[in-house]
Amino acid sequence: MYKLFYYPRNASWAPHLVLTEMGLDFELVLVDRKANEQKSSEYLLLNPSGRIPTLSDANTVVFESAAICLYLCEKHPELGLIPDAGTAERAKFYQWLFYLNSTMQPELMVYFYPQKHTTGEETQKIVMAQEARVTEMFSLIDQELSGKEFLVGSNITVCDYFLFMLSHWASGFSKPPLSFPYLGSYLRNLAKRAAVASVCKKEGTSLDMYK
Ligand SMILES: N[C@@H](CCC(=O)N[C@@H](CS)C(=O)NCC(=O)O)C(=O)O
Repeated sequence: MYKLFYYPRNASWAPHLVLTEMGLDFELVLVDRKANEQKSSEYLLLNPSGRIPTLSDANTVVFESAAICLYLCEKHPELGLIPDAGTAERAKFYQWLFYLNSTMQPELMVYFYPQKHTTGEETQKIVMAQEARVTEMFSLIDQELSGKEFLVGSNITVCDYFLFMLSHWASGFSKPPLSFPYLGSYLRNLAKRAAVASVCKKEGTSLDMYK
């Protein structure tokens, strides 16, 4: 059985949503970030990067949330959270997943942890600059979502759950994702899905802001 090592609303959120949307059996294992358990010797044996999440599947252990989601898609292609290989939709799927994971997520990390990059008065400047940069990215995605229910094609994919996770992380911005016209209604629709309700209940996350 799959085991997902998680902490509520951390980067484990997207794989947790994907496992649930796919209807797979899995066990959730809490890595207590407040107690820095992601740096414990036991966890580092499993995931030497010392970060959350990790997925184990018998003898296979994978870290990095996007890699975990792609692994699940390849194991269960019939469950449809990835467009067919070799199609234009698959190319767009890769484009947006990489944009979210490799362009937007690291910029958000600098916003949340500016002290890892600078000290003193510069810290607040970095936070403001990062918020502006990521807001521009949400603006690009908002335009992409005009007239669309999902980011790629006409069915839900892993990209949608990635975008949901990153958008929620940015909900404290002065122009939050929910305030964009297309992105806002897209997020409200995603929040109505059974998988989102189930995961949020398990992780103790309120969905009131999407009502
Ligand atoms: N790109 C990685 C990011 C993982 C990551 O940085 N996770 C954070 C939680 S959101 C973490 O474990 N931070 C703890 C630490 O850096 O010690 C992924 O998507 O899996």
